[in-house]
Amino acid sequence: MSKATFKFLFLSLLIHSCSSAPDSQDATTEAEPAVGESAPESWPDYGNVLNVTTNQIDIQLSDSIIMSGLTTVRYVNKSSMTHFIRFEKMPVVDGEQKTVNDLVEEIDPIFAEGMSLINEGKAEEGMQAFGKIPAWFGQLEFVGGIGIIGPESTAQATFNLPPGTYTIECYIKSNGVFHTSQGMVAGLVAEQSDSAPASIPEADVVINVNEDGYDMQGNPAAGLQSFRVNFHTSTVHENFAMADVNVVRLDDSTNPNAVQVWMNWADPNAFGTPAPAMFVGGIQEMPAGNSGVFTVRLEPGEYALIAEVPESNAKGLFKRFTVPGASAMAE
Ligand SMILES: [Cu+2]
Repeated sequence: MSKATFKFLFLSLLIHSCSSAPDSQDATTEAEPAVGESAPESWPDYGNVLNVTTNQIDIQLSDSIIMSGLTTVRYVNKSSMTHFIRFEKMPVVDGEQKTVNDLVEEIDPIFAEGMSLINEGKAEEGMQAFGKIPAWFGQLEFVGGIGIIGPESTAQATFNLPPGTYTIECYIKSNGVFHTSQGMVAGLVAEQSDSAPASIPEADVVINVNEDGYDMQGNPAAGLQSFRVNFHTSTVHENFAMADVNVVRLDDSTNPNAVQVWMNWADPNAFGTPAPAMFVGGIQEMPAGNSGVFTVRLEPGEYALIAEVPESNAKGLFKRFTVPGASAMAE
């Protein structure tokens, strides 16, 4: 395995104890897929709805078994930290379905060791540690998820979940340790649905993720705003991540350069919580040819789209936009 492969695996991240704890909420995860009403101040229900909650560094799912197809993941971050929620389809290896437990047992200890070494300034040893990661980890498929989101916030993302077994995780760091290693990981099964998946909904604002960066069409407005994201590139960047879409608020006190630097996991001082700005959500990466929709709550002010890659500005993966309006929106 090359050093590059190790870094890619490193980025793809670890696993720790499964903290999935189904609790009953008003999820309608087995409802017929339907395009929901998009009343301005209600979160649109596209397809099946899976409610995900974080209290601190954890993932609580409304259901651990759902039907495949168009799925809206509605995420409530009740914590004082910045998180994200990434969905990873687990491979079948030699006839055996890998699950979150395999990641916890076979992958996480290696990543934890490597990260610890990097934190100690032993980058070379850290890379060597990653060389012990089983090859099947490279077969995970990234299918979407919630973009980076700050404390005490709600956001949602809608994407297709093919039948399969999934790991859900956040690998932002606290005290240099990935949240995955601190229990922010869960398993999910999507069972084969009898009906074909509903199509990805349209939205007033469209973001095309192209080879040369973001192309945004439409004008985001204050309130609950949905963005349709079309991924047209599977380019893997220096940190071996593909471009995702995160929405960050640029207040007067925000240093946009610091935000861009923070987005590089390879920096042991970056990608930790608290983040240097308030993120409000977005959608996690998918391979080219896939689309999804994310919905976030916007207030009048300055924002940017930003990807979790180094030097996003130079790649067109840092795009400012303004949300018009004079008065602050009530939460
Ligand atoms: Cu997290």
